Amino acid sequence: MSEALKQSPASSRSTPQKTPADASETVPRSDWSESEARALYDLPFPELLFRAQSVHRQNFAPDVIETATLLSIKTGGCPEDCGYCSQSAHYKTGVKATKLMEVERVVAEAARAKAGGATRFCMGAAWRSPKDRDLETVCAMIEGVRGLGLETCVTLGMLTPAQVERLGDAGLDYYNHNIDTSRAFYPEIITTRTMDDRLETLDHVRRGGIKLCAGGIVGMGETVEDRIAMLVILSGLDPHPESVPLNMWNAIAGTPVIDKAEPADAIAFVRLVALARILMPKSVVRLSAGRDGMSDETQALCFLAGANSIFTGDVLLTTGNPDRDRDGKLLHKLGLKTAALRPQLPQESCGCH
Ligand code: SAM
Ligand code: DTB
Ligand code: SF4
Repeated sequence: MSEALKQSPASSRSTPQKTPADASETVPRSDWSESEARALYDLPFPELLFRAQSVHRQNFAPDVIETATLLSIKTGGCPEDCGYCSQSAHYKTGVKATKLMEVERVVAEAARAKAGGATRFCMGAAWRSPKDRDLETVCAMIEGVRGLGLETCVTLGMLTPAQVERLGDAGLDYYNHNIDTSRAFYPEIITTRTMDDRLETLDHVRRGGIKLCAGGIVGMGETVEDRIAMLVILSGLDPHPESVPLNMWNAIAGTPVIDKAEPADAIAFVRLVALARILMPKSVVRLSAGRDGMSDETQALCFLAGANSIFTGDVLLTTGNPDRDRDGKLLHKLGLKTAALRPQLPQESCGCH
C-alpha cells in the first residue's frame, strides 16, 4: 500500500481546532505569521476549502465574479530585468517595443471591453517609472475610460508621491503594483529594483488615497515557503490591498526564469488561493495570468477557494487568456454571474449581522 493510502490516526496531524466559520477569521489582521499561514496551508484540503469558503461567504456573494480587461498601452523595451517578463529589454523574447498608445485608441479599446462585459479597465505600461509627460497622457486615458463608466486601474512601475497625487486628481480608482514573490527569492528574479522599492510605491499609493491592487506570481521556481511568505507580506499591509492578483507564470521563451521555472501543481495553487482568502478576507482575489493553461476544474476549485475576479479578453498584456466564449461557458456551467464588487474596507461591517 502506498504511503498516501495508509491510515493515520486522526490525532497525528495538528489541525487548528477552531470552528471553520469562526468570525475571528473574517476580521482583517495584518499580523499573520509565516508559521500560522503554513499551518492553514497544510490543513487537510477539504478543511482548508471549507474555511476559505466560509470566510468568503461572510464577506462576498459566493456566486459573483468581477471581470477586468487589460490593455498594454506601452509594450516592451523596459529597462528593468524582471526575469519572468516578455517586455524586459534585457532578454530576446520576440516582443516588439511600441510607443505609448494614443488616448483615442485606448478609450476605443475600453469601450470594446465594456461591451464585452468588463467592469474594470486596466492599462499597463512597460516602464520602470513613468516620465511626467507620459503621465499626463495616461491621465487623459484615465479620464476617458472613467467617462465610459468603467472602473480604472493602471500599472506603470514605481511612482513618487507627486505622481500618485496627479493620478488621483485624474480620478484613478486602482493602482496595480505586484511584489511578485518572497523577499528571499526576489533577488533571484529581479536585480534592477528591490522588494523595498516596491513596498515604498505601495505606501505612496495607499497614502495618496488610491485603492491598491497588489499580488504576485507562482511557478517561477520558488518554494512553497516563498509563496506563503509572499502572501504574508501582502497580508502585513494595513489595510490589505483591495485587490490581490495571483498569477501563474505564463512561460516566456528567452527569459532566465524559463530555466528554473516549475509550474505550480494545481492543488498547490488552489491551496494558495484559499490561503489568500483566509489571510485577506475582504480583499478581492483575482485569478490572473495562467488561466489559459488551467482546466475548468482547477478554475472551479479556485473560485470555491475564494477567488472572485478574473481578467477577460483573449490577451493579457502580451500573452494569451481564455476567450470570452470559453469564459462565458465556464461561468454558465458553474452558475456564476459577473458584476463589479465593492471593496469592503476593514472598518466596515462584513454584512453578516
Ligand atoms: N512595468 C510595470 C510593473 O512591473 O509594475 C507594469 C507592468 S508588469 C507586466 C505587471 C505585472 O505583471 C508584473 O508585476 C508581474 O507580476 C506580472 N507579470 C509579468 N509577466 C508575467 C508573466 N509572464 N506571467 C505572469 N505574470 C506576469
Ligand atoms: C497582474 O497581476 N497581472 C496582470 C496585471 N496585473 C497587469 C499582468 C499579467 C501579465 C501576464 C504576462 C503578459 O501578458 O505579458
Ligand atoms: Fe518592466 Fe514591469 Fe516587465 Fe518588469 S514586469 S520588465 S517592470 S514591464
